[in-house]
Amino acid sequence: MKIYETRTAPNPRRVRMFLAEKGIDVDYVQVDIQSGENLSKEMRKKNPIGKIPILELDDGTCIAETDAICTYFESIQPEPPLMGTSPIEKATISMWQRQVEFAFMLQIGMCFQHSTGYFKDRMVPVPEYGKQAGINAAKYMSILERRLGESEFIAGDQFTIADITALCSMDFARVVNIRMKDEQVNLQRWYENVSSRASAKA
Ligand SMILES: N[C@@H](CCC(=O)N[C@@H](CS)C(=O)NCC(=O)O)C(=O)O
Repeated sequence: MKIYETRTAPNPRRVRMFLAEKGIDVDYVQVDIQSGENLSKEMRKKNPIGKIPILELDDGTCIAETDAICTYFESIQPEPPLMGTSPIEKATISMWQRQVEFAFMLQIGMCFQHSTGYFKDRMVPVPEYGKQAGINAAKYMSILERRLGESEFIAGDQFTIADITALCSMDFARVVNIRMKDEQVNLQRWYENVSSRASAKA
């Protein structure tokens, strides 16, 4: 099996970190997204929307979407669990994972794409939208600050996929100058904790 990815992009980092937590080694194929290598006919056969990461299994099955790739690895190697084990845990982690993805990571991505014009060869950047997305992402940090005042990790007292998504988003947010505020002490405590995990270097 192999994973098509771009080393510097935030979604592939989520997959690498997830696999590092599980101690799973996979071969990686680098794709140059800046030049649009991900949009080729060949890559679109693997993922119709032309985005990475993509997991390609030995039988040729291709699985795109970070969450779907992680779900696959969680099923074939449940230990250590990063997506919960009981029905309540699974649902709670899924809830946080989805909210972090939509209300935080996606907003940072939109801020990046619409304010920098990085992908202007394939989309029309709308700077005003980018600015608003950045504001939305900063607002979500306040939600995380409150949440982390009541639990050690985002989805509860265990490190989960939701922490991986939030950490990769937080680090990527620096590119567009969105940072934690000095008074967000719970967020800072969490950030230092999760950043110090060996998997954060993956
Ligand atoms: N929802 C997808 C998002 C994938 C995505 O946006 N990947 C970015 C890199 S982080 C990409 O392929 N960008 C290239 C492009 O948009 O042309 C996931 O969770 O994997």
